[in-house]
Amino acid sequence: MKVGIIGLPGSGKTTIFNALTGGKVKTIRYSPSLSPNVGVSKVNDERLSVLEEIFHPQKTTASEVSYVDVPSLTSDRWTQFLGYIATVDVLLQVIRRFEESGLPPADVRKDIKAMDCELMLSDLATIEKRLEHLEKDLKGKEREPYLREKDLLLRIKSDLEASTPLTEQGLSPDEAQRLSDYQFLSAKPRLLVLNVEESDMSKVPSLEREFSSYPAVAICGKLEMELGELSEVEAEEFRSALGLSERAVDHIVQLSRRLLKLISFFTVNANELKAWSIQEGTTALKAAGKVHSDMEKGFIRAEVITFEHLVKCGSFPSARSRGLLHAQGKDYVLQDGDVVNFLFHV
Ligand SMILES: Nc1nc2c(ncn2[C@@H]2O[C@H](COP(=O)(O)OP(=O)(O)OP(=O)(O)O)[C@@H](O)[C@H]2O)c(=O)[nH]1
Ligand SMILES: [Mg+2]
Repeated sequence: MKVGIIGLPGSGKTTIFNALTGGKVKTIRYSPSLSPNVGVSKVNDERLSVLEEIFHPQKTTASEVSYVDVPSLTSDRWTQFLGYIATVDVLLQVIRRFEESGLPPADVRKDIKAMDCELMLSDLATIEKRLEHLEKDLKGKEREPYLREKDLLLRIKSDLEASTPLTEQGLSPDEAQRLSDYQFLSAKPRLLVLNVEESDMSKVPSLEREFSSYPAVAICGKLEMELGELSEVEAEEFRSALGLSERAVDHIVQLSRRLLKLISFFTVNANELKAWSIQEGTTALKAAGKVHSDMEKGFIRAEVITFEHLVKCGSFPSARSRGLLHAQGKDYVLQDGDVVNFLFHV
């Protein structure tokens, strides 16, 4: 999963990037950096440690999330930087909910609107460029597909001009598919991160409720970044003293995964226990291809057991003898928590 961190200047993007990735990038408003910060983090999944206890693999590999933090600088540069996030799967929009001298009073709804505008303007620019090119394509012999493309682009253009982002244009799955290569920004799923003052932590639940339709999480970025610099034990102590139950970064990752409908399956052998992320509805054949292209090409079947059953049985032989290890064909739709052994020939 690739996450793009966006937001207005000084909203706390780099602070939250550091909290998410354990990064140590300097946090200053109007950071002079011209290139985006990139980093990765692991998806925290307690099921991995349970499986480790059973299998004692030499190595355990969690799913990864990668992040791009785009410096905003001044607003005229911002559009240029949006190019860096064209390939991300989900947008994390950081919104300032703390007061800062030299910046206007925090206004969440206004900032959401401002970002909507930026994203839609970027999409409109992409459409303009493509429409120009299309005029040339339309002079060729095969006009039909280009006419269809032009029709669709003109329609979404007029909706964008009426301030309707692509996520709200009611596109059919076929239309969304036809537009997917453009990587339109207002079509990307978005999670709001309301960056609150430490003294406002008590308002977190009501803020999250107020903006739940986006959806939104409220965190204190600065505090999370500082907690991320402590040892796990120390951070846990601080967290419970502050009454924080879950690690905010885990919460953000979970919500982003839910937005993208991502689930996990596991593979295990003597060398490696590994968690894989796939979209809901992925078949065994496609999942095999994710592990190795040979597994997809030479797919025979998948032996599948649920995480819960495997834990109950304690081993594959025991699960097999109890009839809980199921042979599944290529069309089987993987479920969250499946532990899978792919059988294939090369
Ligand atoms: N009070 C308070 N200040 C914060 C919080 N999060 C970030 N800041 C401060 O806001 C300033 C800007 O933070 P950054 O994380 O660099 O913001 P940014 O969005 O990356 O800024 P640009 O990249 O320049 O757009 C820094 O001085 C941070 O210390 C917060 O939760 N509370
Ligand atoms: Mg920054």
